[in-house]
This record gives sequence, structure tokens and C-alpha cells, in this order.
Amino acid sequence: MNWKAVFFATAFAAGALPTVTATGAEPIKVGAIECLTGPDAKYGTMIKAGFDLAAEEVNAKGGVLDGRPIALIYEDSAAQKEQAINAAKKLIARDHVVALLGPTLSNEMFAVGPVANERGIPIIGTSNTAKGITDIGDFVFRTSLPESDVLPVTLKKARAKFGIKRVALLYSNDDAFTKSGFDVFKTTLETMGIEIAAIESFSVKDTDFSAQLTKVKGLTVDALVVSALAEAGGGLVLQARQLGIGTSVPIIGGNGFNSPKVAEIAGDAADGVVIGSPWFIAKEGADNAAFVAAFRRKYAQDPDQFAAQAYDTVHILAAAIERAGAAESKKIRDALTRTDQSGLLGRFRFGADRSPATADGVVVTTIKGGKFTLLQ
Ligand code: 1QQ
Repeated sequence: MNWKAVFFATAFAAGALPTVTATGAEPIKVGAIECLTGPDAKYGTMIKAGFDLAAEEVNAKGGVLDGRPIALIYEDSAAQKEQAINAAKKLIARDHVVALLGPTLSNEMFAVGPVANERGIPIIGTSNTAKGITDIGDFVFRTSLPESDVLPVTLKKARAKFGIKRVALLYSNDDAFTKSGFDVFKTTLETMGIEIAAIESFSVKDTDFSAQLTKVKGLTVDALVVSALAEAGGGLVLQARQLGIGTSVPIIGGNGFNSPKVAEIAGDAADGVVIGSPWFIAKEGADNAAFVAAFRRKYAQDPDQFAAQAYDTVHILAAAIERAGAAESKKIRDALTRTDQSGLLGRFRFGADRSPATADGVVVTTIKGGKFTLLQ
């Protein structure tokens, strides 16, 4: 098979046909493992939308390394660790990808990261915010900010705005990100001298939080602080309001709440939820406006933070491949460490730990009418 046959076979196998430039140069294959089905599919499809838009732009401008297009090959992990591991093995051994993007959840990265790292394939998480992600190894990067960079900013802003003194802390205790977020929330609340009146836990799969919420309601707290993924988080927010925990008690979330899925589930009850993020849709700057417009044109919907981070990451990877001078994984890894470019999230560099070097751009947002706006 010549490269075109291989390329089209893989593209069809993956269920999508990546854009090919007219140059006829051999595509550079990059694997992407995301939650495209299941409860976390909203995250994964937004991430995929961001990747595709950026790859299209890179390819329209002639690709990298003298006209080679980037071909993204997707695998659905469905939030399952085993499925994510098998996806990584398949992408590396069968498709010979030079780099990997994803997976969606920190929980999955702790399973997949070692597979990529052992094989010397750079892997870039665009949405993993748990502690310890890049400790997996030298080939593991992330463009997402760890919870420890974002949650203290969120809590400080929430205290300044709402005068919070006493809270209830609720979290899923069976996911790496939600547990990590819980740890950061707890330590930060303690450091800030905010009283934690109760700690309640649940499973990522739970749909009924009435036992925990009823208990919390009796404690008259100033806010609920919640570390959850969007499906459980949205359900919890809805139920809290239904049980009579009024909007005078703000609900403060972590990265899991940065998805339109929360308002899809909770409807109006999501109004007033408070979330920190490195990006929001009305962020100033021509780049952001162009991105939002292009995204709306292509998908007839608004991007979310996950799409924005994914979009920046493909541009970061494309630039690294160019700097590497060859489609070779080790060289790409080394070139990634020299990243210094501006994107939607501002000026981006990796720190020595291969996580974002700075958290300068963190803003605190709130949901209004299903949309994220700056918390003033
Ligand atoms: C993680 C997260 C999730 C919210 C990603 C979708 O931050 O798993 O680390």
C-alpha cells in the first residue's frame, strides 16, 4: 500500500476523513484518545471539535515540514481505562502515530500515560487537571492547568464576592481528578480559614444526591464546594436547588463544571454556579474572536474551554513538529519542551515539569442562562 491507501484506510477505520492538502505530501499521523461516547462525551466531542478546527487551519496553511498535513486519528475511550490503554497501543503499534493527544480524563491519563511514555511517544493531555499527571514521565505533557493553579483563585474570588465563611464540601471519591480537586479545595479552604461544616462523597456514577444534600441543608452553609465531573455535578446542582438550597448559597465547582453539559442537565438551576478557568468565550483579543467565529461557522454552536484548550494544543504540537525538523517522536518531545507561542490561552510555555509554566490567565466565571460569563 502506498501512503495514500494507508492514510485513507486509517481515516475510514477511525470513522472520519481528515482533510488532505493538495500538496500530496505524506501525512503526519497523530493519535487522539477521547471520550466520544458515554457520560463524558460532551468533553470529548468539544475537544475533538477544537482539534479538528486547528488541524484544518494548519493543513490549509500548508501543514508542517514542507507541506505535510497533520492527520488526526481518533479512538474513543468512553472514559474506560482499559479501552483507553488499548486505544493507545493500537495507535502506536498499528497506526504508527508520532504523538498522542488526550486522553480526556486524568483517570485515563494515569493508565495511558505510562503506555506512551514507555514507548517513547509524546502524549499531551489537554484537559487533565489532577495532581501528578506529568510525573508519569518525560514524554507526558499537559496544556491544561492543574486544579492547584485554578481552585485557589476561584475560592478567593468567591469569598471576596459572597463573603463565604462556612461551606460544605462534596466530591466523587472514585475518580482521579475529582479526588485531586477535593484535596486542593480542602487544603485551600483550610488555609483561607473557611470552615468546612461537612464533607460528603458520592460516586461519579451516582444520580441521587438527596442523602448528602439533605444533611448539608440542615447545616446552613454559605456555599457548596463541589469536585465532580459534569454529569454528576449537573445532577447535584439540580437536586440541591430542588431540595430548597436556594441561590443565595452559591455552588463552586472545579474543571469538571467547565462544560455546557452542566446547564444542559441542571437548566436554570445551573445559574450562579462559580467556576475558575484559563479561558472564557468573551476573552479579549483578535485571536479569540476569530476562533469563536470559526468554531461557530463550522459547528453551529459555541466552543467551551475544552475546545479552546484543544485548539491551542494542536497549534502547539504543529509548531513543535516544525521545530523538530522531522516527524520523529523523540525529537518532537524535545521540541515541545521549547514551546513559546501565543494562543487563545495567552502566551504558552511548558514549565520544567511539562505542565503550563504560568497560570496568569485564570479567570472566574459564572453560569447565566446556560452561558459562562465573567464573575464581576
Ligand atoms: C480531569 C478533568 C476533567 C474535568 C476533564 C474532562 O479535569 O479529568 O482532569
